[in-house]
Amino acid sequence: MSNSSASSETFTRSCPICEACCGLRVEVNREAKKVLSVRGDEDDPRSRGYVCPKATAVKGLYEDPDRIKKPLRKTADGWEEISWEEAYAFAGERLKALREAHGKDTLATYIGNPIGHCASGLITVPMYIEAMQSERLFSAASMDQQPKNLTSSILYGDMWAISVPDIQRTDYMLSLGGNQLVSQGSLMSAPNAKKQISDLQRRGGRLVVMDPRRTETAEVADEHHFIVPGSDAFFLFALVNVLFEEGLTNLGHLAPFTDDVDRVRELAAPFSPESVADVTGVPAEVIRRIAREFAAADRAVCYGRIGTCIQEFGTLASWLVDVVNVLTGNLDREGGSMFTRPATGQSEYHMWDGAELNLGRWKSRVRGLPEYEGQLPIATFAEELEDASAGDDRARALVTICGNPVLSSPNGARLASALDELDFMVSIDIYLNETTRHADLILPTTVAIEHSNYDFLFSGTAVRNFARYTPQILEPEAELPDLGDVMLEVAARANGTQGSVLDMMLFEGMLGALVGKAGTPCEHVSVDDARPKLSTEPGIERLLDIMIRTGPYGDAFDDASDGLNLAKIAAEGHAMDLGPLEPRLPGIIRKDHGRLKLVHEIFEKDIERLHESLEARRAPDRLVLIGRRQLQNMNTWLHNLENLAKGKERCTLLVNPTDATRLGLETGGTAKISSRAGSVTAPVEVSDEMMPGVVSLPHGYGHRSSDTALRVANTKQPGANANQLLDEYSLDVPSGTSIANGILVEVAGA
Ligand SMILES: Nc1nc2c(c(=O)[nH]1)N[C@H]1C(S)=C(S)[C@@H](COP(=O)(O)OP(=O)(O)OC[C@H]3O[C@@H](n4cnc5c(=O)[nH]c(N)nc54)[C@H](O)[C@@H]3O)O[C@H]1N2
Ligand SMILES: Nc1nc2c(c(=O)[nH]1)N[C@H]1C(S)=C(S)[C@@H](COP(=O)(O)OP(=O)(O)OC[C@H]3O[C@@H](n4cnc5c(=O)[nH]c(N)nc54)[C@H](O)[C@@H]3O)O[C@H]1N2
Ligand code: SF4
Ligand SMILES: [Mo]
Repeated sequence: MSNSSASSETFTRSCPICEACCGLRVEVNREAKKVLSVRGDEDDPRSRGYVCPKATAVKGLYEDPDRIKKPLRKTADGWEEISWEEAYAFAGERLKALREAHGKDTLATYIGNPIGHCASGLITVPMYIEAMQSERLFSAASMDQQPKNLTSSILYGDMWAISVPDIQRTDYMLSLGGNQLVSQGSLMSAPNAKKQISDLQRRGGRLVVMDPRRTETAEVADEHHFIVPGSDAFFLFALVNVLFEEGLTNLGHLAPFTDDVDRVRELAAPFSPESVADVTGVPAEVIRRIAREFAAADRAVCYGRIGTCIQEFGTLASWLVDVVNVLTGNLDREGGSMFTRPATGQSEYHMWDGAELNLGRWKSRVRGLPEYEGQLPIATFAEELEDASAGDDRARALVTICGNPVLSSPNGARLASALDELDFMVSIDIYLNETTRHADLILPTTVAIEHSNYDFLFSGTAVRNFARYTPQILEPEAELPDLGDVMLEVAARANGTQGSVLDMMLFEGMLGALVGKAGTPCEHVSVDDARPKLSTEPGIERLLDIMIRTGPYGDAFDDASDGLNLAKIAAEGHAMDLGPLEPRLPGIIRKDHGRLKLVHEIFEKDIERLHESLEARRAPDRLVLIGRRQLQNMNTWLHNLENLAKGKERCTLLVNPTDATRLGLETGGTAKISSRAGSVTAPVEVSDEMMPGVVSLPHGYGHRSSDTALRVANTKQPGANANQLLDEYSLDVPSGTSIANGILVEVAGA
C-alpha cells in the first residue's frame, strides 16, 4: 500500500525483527533509493501504531555501510568481491568435491534465527535439507525452544503444536521465564506487550511472573516472585501436587480424550510445596496460593518461555506448563492456552502424514547424542568439525545461514577454532562478523525492505489469528538475491544443478501435495485446474498462494468463493485479522488416535534426573548465571546500528546487593566471571532486581575481533561473550538443548 507526495512514497509492511510482527509505515524516495522514515502503522489492526526502537533497524540495516552486498571470497590478501556466477560455481564445486571425497555427512549446515522472520528462507528449508542430504544439521533451536518442540511432539504429535496464551481473554496469566516487555513476547506473537498486560489488568485479570530477576515485565505485573534458575519443574510439580491434594483439578472439555491423569498425580506426589520451597526459593504458602488462584480463575493460562527452556530441566518444565493447563481445563479453551490457526495451513492435520517421534534416528558421531527432527544438538557442533574429536569422520564443509553461533552458542572459542579446521565454509549473511570471518565465501542477501515477505512462522504463534503479506519496497542492488534464492542455488550447485530446477521442484511438489488432498477443501480440485490460477513467476509468492488457497481460510481455487488467496491478503495492506483463537482439540492431535496421553517414558525418565539434582541444588552459597535480553538488541546482530548501539555500555553483570557485599563488588567496578567453560570480565551493576545467588549477563556481545567489519559494534558495544561461560556438556538431556540459565559461576572483582 502506498501513497505518494512529490518524491516520497509511504508503504506499509510488517517489522521483520522480532516475533511481534508490528505494522510499519515506511516512507521512501524510490528514485534516490532512500528510506526517509519508519513509523508505526496506526491502521494495523494488531499493533495500532505501536513500535519499539528496533523498528528503525529496517532503515539502519538498509543503509549500514558495513552491510555486504556482493559475494566476498577470502584470499591471501583479504576479501575480494566476486561475481554471483563465480561465487555459486565456487561454492558448488567445493561442496560437491568434498561430498564426493568424504561422504554426504561431511557437509554441515547451521541455521540461525533471522530465517524465522524471512518467508523465502523458511519455505526453502525443507528443499535445502533434502538436497544437502546430510545428517549434520544444526540450528539455534537447541539453544531456544527445542524443549517445547519436544513436549509438543510427544503430546500432540506435532513439534509446532505449541499453544499460546490467549492473553486478550484470560483472567489470570502465570508467566515463567519470559520478559514480554523487552522481548515483545515469544511463542505468543502479540505487539505492544505492555498494553496487552494493562488491558488484562483493566479487565480485572492478574499477571503473575516467576523470574530470578525483577524484570521490566515483573515491574508491571500484579505479582512477581523470584525463582531459583532451573527450578521451574519443581515449582510446577508443586502446583500440580496442590491441584490434586486439594481437589482442584477439573479437566472439563479435555476429560473425554485425556489419559494418564492418575499417573501424573503419582509423579507429583513427592513434590509438595513444602518440599520444594528451598530449591525453588518460592515459599510454600505462595505456591499453594498460586495453585488455588489459578484453579479458581474462570480463565487462566500458564505460560513458559526461554527461561524455562534453556535450562537444566527445560523439557520437564515445558511439559508441566501444559500439564497445569490441562489439569485445570485451560488448555484449548477461550482465555486459556490455545492453538493458533495460520492461513498458510501448516497447522492443519492433513498437512502431515505420520506422527512418529522423530528422535534418535541417527546420532552425533562423537558423543552419540540423538538427532531430533533432523537436527543435532548445537552442543555437539564444534566436536563434529574437529579432527581431534571426530577424526576422519569430521564435517569438512559448513554452510551457515543467517546465524552467528560463535557468539550465540556454548563455548564459542572452541567453535571458532573448529571453524578454522574446515576445508570449506560458506556463510549466507549480510555481515562480516565473528562467525562469517571464518568463511571462505560470504554470500549476502537482500534485507527486509528489499524483498517481499509473509509472516509465516509467527502467524502460527499469534494470540489472535492473522495473515500478512509484505511487498518489496525498494529494488535491491543489482543481482542481490533473496535468502531463499541463495539457499536453493547453493544446494543446487552442490548437486550439479541450478536453483531454478529446485524452485520448480518445490512448486510442483507443493502443488501435488496440497491440491486434491483427501479430507481438505481442495479434495475435488485437480492440479490442472489449479495451475492456471497461479503465477508462473518463480519465488515464494506462488508457493504462498498454494498454501493459502488450500489452507483453512482458503478459496480452494474457486474464483466465486470468498475464501482467501495471496492477492486478497496482499490487498489488505495491513495485517488481516482472522479472528480470535478457537478450540482445536482433539482434532490436531496426530497420534494415539487423537487421545492426549499426558505421560511418556521420556518424561518419567527425566523425573529421576530431577530427583537426583536435589542435593546439588541444596549446596550453600551457590551462585548461578542467567541471561538478559535488552530492548535495543536482537541476539548478536543489531549492535552495528548507530542509534541502537549508542548510550552507555549495556553488557553489564547485574548482582544483588547481598552478593555484591559478600564478593566485594560495587557498581562501576569490574567483575571476573568464571565457570567450568571459561571466564569473561564485565562491568558490575549492583541491583536488588536480582535474586540473591543469581547474577545476570546479557548474551549476544563479544564484538572483539579485529578481522570483522562491524565498526559500530566493535567500538560502541563490544561487551563480553556470555556464552564463553556456557559449556557444551551441560544439557537438558531429553531435548539436547544447551543450558544457558542457571549455570554455576564464580564471580570476583577484577
Ligand atoms: N546465553 C544465551 N545464549 C543464547 C540465548 C540466550 O538467551 N542466552 N538465546 C538463544 C536464542 S533464543 C537464539 S534464537 C540464538 C540466536 O542465535 P543465532 O541465530 O546464531 O544468532 P543471531 O544473532 O540471531 O544471528 C543473526 C545472524 O544473521 C545475520 N542476518 C541478519 N539478518 C539477515 C538477513 O536478512 N539475511 C541474512 N542472510 N543474514 C542476516 C546476522 O548478520 C547474523 O550473523 O541465540 C541463542 N543464544
Ligand atoms: N529486544 C529483544 N527482543 C527479542 C530478542 C532479543 O534479543 N532482544 N530475542 C528474540 C528471541 S530469539 C527470543 S527466543 C525471544 C525470547 O523471549 P523471552 O523468553 O520473553 O525473553 P527473555 O527476555 O530472555 O526472557 C527470559 C526470562 O527468563 C528469566 N529466567 C532465566 N532463567 C530462568 C529460570 O530458570 N526460570 C525462570 N522462571 N525464569 C528464568 C530471565 O530472567 C528473563 O527475564 O525474544 C525475542 N525478542
Ligand atoms: S516490537 Fe518487534 S516487531 Fe515490533 S517494532 Fe519492535 S522489533 Fe519490530
Ligand atoms: Mo530465539
